[in-house]
Amino acid sequence: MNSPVRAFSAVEGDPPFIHHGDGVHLVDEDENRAYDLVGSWGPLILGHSHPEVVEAVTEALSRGASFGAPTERELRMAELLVERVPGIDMVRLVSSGTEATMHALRLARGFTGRDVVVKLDGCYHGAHDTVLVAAGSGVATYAQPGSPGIVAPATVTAPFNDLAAVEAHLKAHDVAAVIVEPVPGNMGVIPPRPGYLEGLRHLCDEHGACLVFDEVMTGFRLAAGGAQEHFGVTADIVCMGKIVGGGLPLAAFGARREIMERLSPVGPVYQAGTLSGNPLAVAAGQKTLEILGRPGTYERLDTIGSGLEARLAPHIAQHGLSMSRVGTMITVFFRSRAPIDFDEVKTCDFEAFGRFHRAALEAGVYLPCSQYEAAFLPLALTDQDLDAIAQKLGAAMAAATVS
Ligand code: HOZ
Repeated sequence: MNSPVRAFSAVEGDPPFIHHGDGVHLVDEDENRAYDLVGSWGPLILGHSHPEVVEAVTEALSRGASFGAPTERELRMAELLVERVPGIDMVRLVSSGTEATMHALRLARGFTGRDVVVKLDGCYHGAHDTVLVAAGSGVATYAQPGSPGIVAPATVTAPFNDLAAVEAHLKAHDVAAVIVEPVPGNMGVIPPRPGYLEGLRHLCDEHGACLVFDEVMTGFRLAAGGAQEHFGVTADIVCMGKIVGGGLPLAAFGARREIMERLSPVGPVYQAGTLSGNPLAVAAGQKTLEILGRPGTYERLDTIGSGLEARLAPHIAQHGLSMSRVGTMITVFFRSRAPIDFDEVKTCDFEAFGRFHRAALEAGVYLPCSQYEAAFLPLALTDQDLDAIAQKLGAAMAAATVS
């Protein structure tokens, strides 16, 4: 395993080893074919091997794999991101979501001159020390983050969807940043309560802290301008990943000019990376964003999300389960009422979830292998695909809940 979430530890069984992807399907080394609702944990909104993305990456590779020097292509990508993502004047390209959030928080500390970060329970912002606290995703399964104790006081945590807890931290500490997944997908999908994101914006303004949106999952998925556009709330620093690289290793963080100019080489906050802005990754990301920018894309994505939700609803009701969906992010919870925070997710029936996961895979639907994850639906799903997936998942729910 090169990343622990892939190990099937939360559901038992052995993960399939993947031979290739084909549109909305994965094919494993034993020639089993399944609908892929993981999509490489989010990047593959266009499905596997989209011909235009393949062509763009092939053309870029023919000119050279990496230069460690600026390219025209990176400037065009930066312009595209600044145009599409609300509230950012400048952007820095990096190689992973972990890097994006790590450097965004360093930038927030450099900009405010403060140390403390407020993190919400169950949100996951990659594998670096400041945020490996009360984290979702694989951390919730393995629970041994290995962070040095010396960094612990720099992070304080609060339950998601609880503004009063965040306000208490802002009053008690000199807070540099409040970091949040605007729609957490790393404890399953948890929609923010109405007014929650607006409330975080207001509290950060009141206390001089940076609001950092981790849009690694939601960016370019919930809307062209991500969760900021979807909810009409603008952050101070925005982290992007996954879709922004079209399946290749690319991520980014951006902010308004006065914040970004604190970053080296203009300012004193250091950030660097040999493969940052890699030409192949930028080519894949540019082409993916160009395709997503075509008319009707986000309407179709919403129809796909609501279409699957409607088809699953009778099965959910029949088996006493719950489900949360925002756009094309969806989680079936083995709990009768959809959770609103990490503590509630922890009360799900994890053994039943494991049975559901195994039965779904057996029936030909590849789902994220943990209750603490979101499924991601690709743009290429047809209505016939949605019918088939709902039928297979309904049968898997029946197999999982039989006593
Ligand atoms: N961020 C993803 C899990 N929620 C997948 C990345 C990984 O940990 O491998």
